[in-house]
Amino acid sequence: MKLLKSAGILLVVFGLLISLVGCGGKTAENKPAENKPEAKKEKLVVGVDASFVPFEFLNQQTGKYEGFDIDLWAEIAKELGLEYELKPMDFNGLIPALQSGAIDAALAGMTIKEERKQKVDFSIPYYDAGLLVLVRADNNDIKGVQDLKGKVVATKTGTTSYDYAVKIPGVKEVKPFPNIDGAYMELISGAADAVVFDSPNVLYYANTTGKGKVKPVGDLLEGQQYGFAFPKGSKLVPEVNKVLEKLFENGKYDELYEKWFGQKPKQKPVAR
Ligand code: ASN
Repeated sequence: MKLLKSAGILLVVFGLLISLVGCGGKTAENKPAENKPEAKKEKLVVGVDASFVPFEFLNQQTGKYEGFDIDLWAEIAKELGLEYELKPMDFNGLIPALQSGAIDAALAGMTIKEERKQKVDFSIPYYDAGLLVLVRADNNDIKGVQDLKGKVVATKTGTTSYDYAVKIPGVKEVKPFPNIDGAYMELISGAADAVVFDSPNVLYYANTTGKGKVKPVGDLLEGQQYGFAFPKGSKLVPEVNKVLEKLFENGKYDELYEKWFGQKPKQKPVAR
């Protein structure tokens, strides 16, 4: 028994010694990191909207995030030699996460907006979009935004579509959902009369999961441009912009655009 006890003590002491040596090693290893060029090579945490087809969405089969933003960012990271991990979050949480430094960049088809520019920095625009009204396929009274008087509109929390929808004259109610899939379900179930949301997402949904059940109506509303978002003052912005310009020039942007939108872009997004 006594022998066992002292063997135990010995083990504890030995363990302590090992962990002390381990710690010492780590500190010595970590210290000069500030001066090393590798300090730049820290893995970035990149926030992505949990679901914004076809820009970022989870491929259920592979368990990986895919989409236009994901591919474009992968090209940018390759050019800049950046390592990163993707962190899916609700759209509404991305700007606060950039502000607190919890993430280093956000990929979310995020509209470049004056009000957001007070809180985060944007890359140059990489996509031209707008908003569209979506209704059930059998609805014949709503032909555009002008017919939303007295109607219930569903959309996504914290988006430009929400800001737009609450200003539609006479609209009865605007129901915000953290994820746009919730708004589409509300429309299909009949609990909302329309969805107002980003044109590329609405069109993608109408041609895939929503095919035969929903239809976009009316004109494209509110011209918008998407940019990648960064914490204020991020040094990545000019570097990312340089690579974006290069991808616009060398055909890579067109290739990715065609992969996700089925056609070449009519023109490159020009900063407004
Ligand atoms: N483009 C829209 C916005 O930035 C919506 C989105 O989900 N990305 O508000």
